[in-house]
Amino acid sequence: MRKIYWRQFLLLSLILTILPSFFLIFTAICHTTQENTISHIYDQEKVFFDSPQTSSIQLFTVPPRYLVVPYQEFVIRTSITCRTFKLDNPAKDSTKFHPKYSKYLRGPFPYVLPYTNITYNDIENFYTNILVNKKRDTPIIQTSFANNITFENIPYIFQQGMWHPLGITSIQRTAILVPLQNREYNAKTFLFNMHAFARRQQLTYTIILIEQASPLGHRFNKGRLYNTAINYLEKQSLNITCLVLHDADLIPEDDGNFYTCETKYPKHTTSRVRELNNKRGYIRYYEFLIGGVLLLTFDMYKTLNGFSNLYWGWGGEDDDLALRLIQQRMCIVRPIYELAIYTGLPHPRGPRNNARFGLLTWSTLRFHTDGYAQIESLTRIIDIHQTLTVTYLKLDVNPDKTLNKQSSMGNISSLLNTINVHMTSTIKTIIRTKTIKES
Ligand code: NGS
Repeated sequence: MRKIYWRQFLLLSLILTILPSFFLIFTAICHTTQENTISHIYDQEKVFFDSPQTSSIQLFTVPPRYLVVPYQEFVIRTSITCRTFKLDNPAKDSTKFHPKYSKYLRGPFPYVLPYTNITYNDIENFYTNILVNKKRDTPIIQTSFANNITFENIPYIFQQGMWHPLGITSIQRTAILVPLQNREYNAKTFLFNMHAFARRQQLTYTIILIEQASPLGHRFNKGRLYNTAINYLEKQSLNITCLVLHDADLIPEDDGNFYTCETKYPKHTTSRVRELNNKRGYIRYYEFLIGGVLLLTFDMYKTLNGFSNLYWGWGGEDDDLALRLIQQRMCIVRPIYELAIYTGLPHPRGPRNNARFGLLTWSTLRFHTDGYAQIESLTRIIDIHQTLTVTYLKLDVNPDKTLNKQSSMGNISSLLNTINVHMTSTIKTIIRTKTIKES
């Protein structure tokens, strides 16, 4: 009996010492693998960012084992700002005009809040009949749609679908794309301000409102709207060289925030936002954020395979794009904080996308199969309304209901919700906005 007792005791103590050691070794191995995965990505990134030979965007084939990288890791550890990059400093060129040399720049400029009963026709009338036709008589015009705001009458002409500054060839041809769902007043305020802003920078430009009109009551799918509108633009003969992806509720406040694409990298300009009527001042979002306003070329957009088409409701689709950027070894550039300032117009926030963290977790795996290249089978343009001040695209974001049956979406989201519970709490602690004192 005694013998047996000692044997059992020996066995138990052996188990107790061996098991924790196995556990420790196992954890260490896992940890090292994860570290390696992440540091591999960062090291590559560093090489890419700092290399003097990186004259254009480079693509690397990411080995499959590096594809699944948890979203939180990126949020915590990745910087997506190009470390050694300076914004293009354009030389004065008599053939191609850069906004930097516009004589109409006013620096910080007060946004205009038009009266609530303003119509699209009023805006059209203001920019085409009042500002354009009366240019010789009245250089400064006071609008009847807002208080105490005067507009400089900058010589502009509308030709072949774009607004051009007279006597100047702009360095770029810019399309400003604005996705919408039930945001009429925001859209009109945006339009009213953006024309003036683009003209002070003497851009050659067009503004496109992309409205999710159908099916009614569907959650907002910003990714599908952008993908469809950019696909539409690519087929037009406007020769656009710079895409500005712009939220409707954001009005730039400084003319020095140039709406020109950089040659090598996408540019994110919404570094600081001040909510209208909110005394908190400018908010600086997390480093990882590329939502709000992003400027990039067609080529960059295609390199990223555009936005994911799977995000329904508020949140996440822009972070998904940031993951695509990282996966493609691209970084982003930002103007200095003094210039990258915006007013955020108030609006009710749509329903949150509860599946977003789950979708983000597997984002990098869907890169080739979910995005710009797949958009044509997913949406349909149901109306195109073109005026001089805006092209209005109305989209059905889900014309073939069989492709996205509610039930299958439901199954996916319930599956993903399990992951969400854990992740939401982690992310909440990570994504904290910081208030920066009003400059
Ligand atoms: C993050 C969202 C982003 C969003 C950003 C700012 O939390 O999609 O807030 O939103 N990411 C996730 O939910 C995963 S804002 O305050 O501007 O509406 O863009």
